[in-house]
Amino acid sequence: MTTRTWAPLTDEETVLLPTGRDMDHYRRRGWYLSERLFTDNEVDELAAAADAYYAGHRDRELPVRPARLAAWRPADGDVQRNNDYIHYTSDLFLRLLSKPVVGAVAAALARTDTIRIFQATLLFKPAMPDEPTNIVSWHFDKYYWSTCSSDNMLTAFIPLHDCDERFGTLTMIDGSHRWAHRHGAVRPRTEPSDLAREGLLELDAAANGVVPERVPVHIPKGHMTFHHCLLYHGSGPNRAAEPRRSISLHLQDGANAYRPFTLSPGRQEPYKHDWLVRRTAEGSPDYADPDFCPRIWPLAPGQA
Ligand SMILES: O=C(O)CCC(=O)C(=O)O
Ligand SMILES: [Fe+2]
Repeated sequence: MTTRTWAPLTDEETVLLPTGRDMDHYRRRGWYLSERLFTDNEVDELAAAADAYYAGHRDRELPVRPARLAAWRPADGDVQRNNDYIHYTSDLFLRLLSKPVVGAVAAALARTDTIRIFQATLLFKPAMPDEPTNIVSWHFDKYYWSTCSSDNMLTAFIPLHDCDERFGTLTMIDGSHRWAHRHGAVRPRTEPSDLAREGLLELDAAANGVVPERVPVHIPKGHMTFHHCLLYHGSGPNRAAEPRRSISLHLQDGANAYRPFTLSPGRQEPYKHDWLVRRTAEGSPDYADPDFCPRIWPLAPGQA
């Protein structure tokens, strides 16, 4: 690791960085609950940007529609909403999600110098306790990123309000990023009773000789969690009176690049970027394309 400078963080922001203990915790457990990285005002701005997004506002549209794009529309009705590439289609999301301290925290946890956005997805779980699509089955994010060379990527989960268990908050399987045996992300469409997904987690845990420890994380407004790309996680129904609103900000370390990946039938697939990003000199998808994968740490030239 080279020497890192935290400029241009303010003194108030520098104290929000993970401590050495926090970094060890992330290394051992695979996740971290941050300090308050966004002010109430900034979270409210994110929520307003979400409202505008759902009302149809876009600053730009994707030039093509990749396969498996998450793109909830009002016609899809009262199911869980997932919308990808909000950092591309909305200037406000891009500006807020590029807040330097967010990238700096990710860089510290991943012990890397450079952080780029990989994907930003807007999420919404309607306030319907029995809605099956609200359940996010146990999975680890890297499973969906087979064309990424890095095993050091991570995700910031950013609720747009105080988010506790009633809302179906993110639940981490402590230490599972270090499990050697993993059958992958099996996402059964389960009933809310959720037996299938629990069984799959138990099977994987047993294969690794551990009893899974589920940690539902109460994330206060303005805070966020960061989880390692190999960590199992998921979330349950929304039993609160309000929708659960959040953003998954998937992040890549500077070393990440496209790697060719041979499909095993019906399972791993190309990533959405492969339809969108510019090509490298070798002709591969460029996961450092500043339009789709902007660098957020250190700041891009001219941004300071
Ligand atoms: O919406 C959820 O609860 C899960 C989000 C998730 O899987 C992620 O942020 O990687
Ligand atoms: Fe995930």
